[in-house]
Amino acid sequence: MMRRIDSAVLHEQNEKEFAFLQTDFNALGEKLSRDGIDIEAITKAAEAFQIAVPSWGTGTGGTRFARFPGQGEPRNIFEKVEDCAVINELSGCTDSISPHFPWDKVDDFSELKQHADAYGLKWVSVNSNTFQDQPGQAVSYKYGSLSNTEKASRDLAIQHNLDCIRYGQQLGAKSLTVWVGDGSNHPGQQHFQRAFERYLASAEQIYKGLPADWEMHLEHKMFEPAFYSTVIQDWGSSILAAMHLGPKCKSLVDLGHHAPNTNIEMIVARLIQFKKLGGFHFNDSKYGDDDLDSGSLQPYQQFLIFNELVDAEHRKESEFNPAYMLDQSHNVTDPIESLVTSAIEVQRSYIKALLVNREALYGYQEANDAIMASGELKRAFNFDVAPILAMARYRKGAAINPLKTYRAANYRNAMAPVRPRDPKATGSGII
Ligand code: AOS
Ligand code: ZN
Ligand code: ZN
Ligand code: ZN
Repeated sequence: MMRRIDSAVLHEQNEKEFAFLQTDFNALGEKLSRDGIDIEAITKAAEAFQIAVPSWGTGTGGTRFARFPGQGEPRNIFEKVEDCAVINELSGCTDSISPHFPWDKVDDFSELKQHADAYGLKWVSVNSNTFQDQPGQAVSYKYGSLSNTEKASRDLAIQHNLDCIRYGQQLGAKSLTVWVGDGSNHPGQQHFQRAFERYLASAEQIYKGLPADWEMHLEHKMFEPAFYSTVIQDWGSSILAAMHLGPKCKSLVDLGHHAPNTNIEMIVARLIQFKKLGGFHFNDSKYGDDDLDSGSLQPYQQFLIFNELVDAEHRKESEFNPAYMLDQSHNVTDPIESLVTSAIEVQRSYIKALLVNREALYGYQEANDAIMASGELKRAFNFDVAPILAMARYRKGAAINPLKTYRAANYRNAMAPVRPRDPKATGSGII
């Protein structure tokens, strides 16, 4: 398999760290064994954990005010794949890419697939884009896409989603993620029911085009770009639409798309119960869709979400197979560093949730023993599982210390002359 990070550099860094890691791992193993937990089983689960990188996350994000791109950033989907390879080589837990069309411009899908195959990367959920007009587009999405009052705009949006399925099929993906910016900015501007009816009628056309083994994931978002109302504003509208469309349609939860303080873990539990949890866009936020690095602000909330996911796994819940993806905007960091860190933070939440003694927790719940129940969650959350995550990376040939290794490899500087920026570019391109 092809590699982007020099194996010698990675090996040298790992050698420096390994003795200390082994000591810490043994100490943690000893501690966990007192609770009846086998560190080897947990480490195997860490090795198996995977989360997808969004192709658009590999470039510097930005806001509607400005974007400050760094040097050596990927200029196209082929270069984005290369950076995804770096992220996976360092983290050992990101072996797939979630593409976004038409941001990812592709002439030859088999060439793109081969390029990713060479790095051992797979393609997962395809994201469509009907929230902005493309150059030369015959009709506009200014007043919405799937719910637009104009049939021609709706038809264009439907066709784009069907095209996305086709692109995804060529790459080996198995799901389509639909997020629309449709909504309104003024009270009275939009008839709520009619807009939702139009959305559903359009979505039916897309659903009909799904291959037998595909799923369609509807991503809700409370606001932005519409600031008064949004057609799929919350998990209520999303699950209603998913139930209306059929079993292959599920909801996708982007952590940043709720009002502050929303009990997201409970939404997750409800979606699991009704077989409607399609997947996640992980990120963190303080105000709303801030798309900050995962776990950077509310690691306990992220842990509580994984507590629900691990509980479903434990109960062997049927039709439970959510897709994990990151969806973040990196404005001031090197996107590779943020994505590696975030993937590991999500993995950390999963591993901590595995440390919860489920049967003990059920007992506390049945006995209404609130303090012991919450204490059981806190006990798991308070473990420092870093040695497990690092050992999982080491055993998979990834980096014990990903950021140190990345910086020692000098990857970004090496990319600067290889990927010169178009001096005429104004900062758009990767959003
Ligand atoms: C928009 O807020 C959503 O999070 C979507 O997932 C979107 O397609 C993605 O963030 C790219 O902008
Ligand atoms: Zn998202
Ligand atoms: Zn987001
Ligand atoms: Zn978002």
